[in-house]
Amino acid sequence: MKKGITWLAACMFILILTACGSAKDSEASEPEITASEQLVIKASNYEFEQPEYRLKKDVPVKIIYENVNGNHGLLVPEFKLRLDTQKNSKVIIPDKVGEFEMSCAIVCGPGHSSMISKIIVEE
Ligand SMILES: [Cu+2]
Repeated sequence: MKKGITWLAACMFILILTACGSAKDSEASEPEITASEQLVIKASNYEFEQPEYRLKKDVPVKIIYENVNGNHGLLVPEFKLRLDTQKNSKVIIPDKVGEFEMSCAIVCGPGHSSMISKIIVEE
């Protein structure tokens, strides 16, 4: 019986440690950056406003997501960028040149899989 309690206490301790650890991690990976540039990306049923969006390499830019209708989001895995109506802006620094696919972050309906746009990062 006593052993059981010790075991439970140990588990709780580990759980608390992991929770704190991961909170710290997410803070470290999202430093506060200020950006002078900003880009507004709008989404509606079932498309992004533009087929492509252009960014400059190494220039911090604040991406702002605007939901026009329906319920969508945007997702660009290469830049760890995921925005929706809950979290609608983030500053990123595009550190690589190329074309990156942007898709809808929320399974929003019949047109979900065709909600694709492109982020083009130029030198
Ligand atoms: Cu969508």
